[in-house]
Amino acid sequence: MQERLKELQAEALDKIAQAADLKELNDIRVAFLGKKGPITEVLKGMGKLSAEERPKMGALANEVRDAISSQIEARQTELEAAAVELKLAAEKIDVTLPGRPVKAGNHHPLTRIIEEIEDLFIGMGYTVAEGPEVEQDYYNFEALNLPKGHPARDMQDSFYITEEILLRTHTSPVQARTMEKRQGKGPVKIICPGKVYRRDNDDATHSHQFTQIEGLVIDENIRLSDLKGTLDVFAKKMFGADREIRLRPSFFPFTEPSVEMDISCKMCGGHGCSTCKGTGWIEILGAGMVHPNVLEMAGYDSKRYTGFAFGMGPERIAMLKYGIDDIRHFYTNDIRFLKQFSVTE
Ligand code: FA5
Repeated sequence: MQERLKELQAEALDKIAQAADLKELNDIRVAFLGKKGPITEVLKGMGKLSAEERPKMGALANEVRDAISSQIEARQTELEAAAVELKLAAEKIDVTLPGRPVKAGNHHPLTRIIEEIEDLFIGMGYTVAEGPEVEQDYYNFEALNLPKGHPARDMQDSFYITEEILLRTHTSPVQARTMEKRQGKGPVKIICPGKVYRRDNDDATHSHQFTQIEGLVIDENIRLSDLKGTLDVFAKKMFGADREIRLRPSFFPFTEPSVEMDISCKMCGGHGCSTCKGTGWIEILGAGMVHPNVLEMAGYDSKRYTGFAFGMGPERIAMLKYGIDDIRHFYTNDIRFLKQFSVTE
């Protein structure tokens, strides 16, 4: 029996030393020390021993069991440490590798141009005002010296929702709303960016939905030369000092006198092409001195206060600045077009 116990100890220690992982080690524990294991079997035969031999054999069996247990524990510690090493090696991060580029979205070119124009005017002391896109006929037309039935209403073909409500055809109603809020008090110096809607036929320079930025300045002693100077600074900052600019006399019922501003076409260098319809020029804004009727309707004393206003089309400005040949590119969301204005790729 003594020999059998020694044999089992040697066999177990050998297998423990060779155990490759924690599962194998546990199988060995169960095989040698479990209830159905060989050591238990040997101990079951102790009843046949003499009273003298029994305690000696019991002590030896305990020794063998302890030796196997402590060896299993030691091997378990070794195997656990090796497993941690392996995991650490597999999860090692090389912090010196270059980062993967993140694909970020970009602002739409129109948003960028609107923000650029806003910054330019904010730099000249203007604040930004906003108004509703679904507008009352009163603010869109009547308060701007365009009573019902006025022929100049045809200049801006409108989308009516009811007889009194329409999609605004320009950003000028924000002028009327701002003046009304100020209750006849100056000075006023605002720009108003936003979407506008007209029943225009879509072509290279016209869209039925587009954006405008309105400007309004009211104070004592505001003159046409102030408007001219402001538009000149704007155009030079936007397009560069070398681009040609012209002001033409025009007509708007809410300004008197009225002008329109054209910029030489970048696509053809002013020689005439399909973008500028052969004229060499593209109109970017309408402007003028605020009509005394408009000032009076909003509660201003037109003998004391004068003002200028302008309304520009950011799409046309972006086309001229970047050489874009068709306004429809802004709305068709062709990723190849939009990517050209990306700041991250
Ligand atoms: C107006 O809308 C006036 N409210 C502008 C104004 C404001 C005049 C204040 C005087 C004082 P007009 O219809 O010309 O004017 O439009 C102004 C600008 O909007 C044009 O110069 C052009 O740049 C742009 N625009 C007009 N129609 C379209 C269109 N269908 N598609 C794209 N841009 C357009």
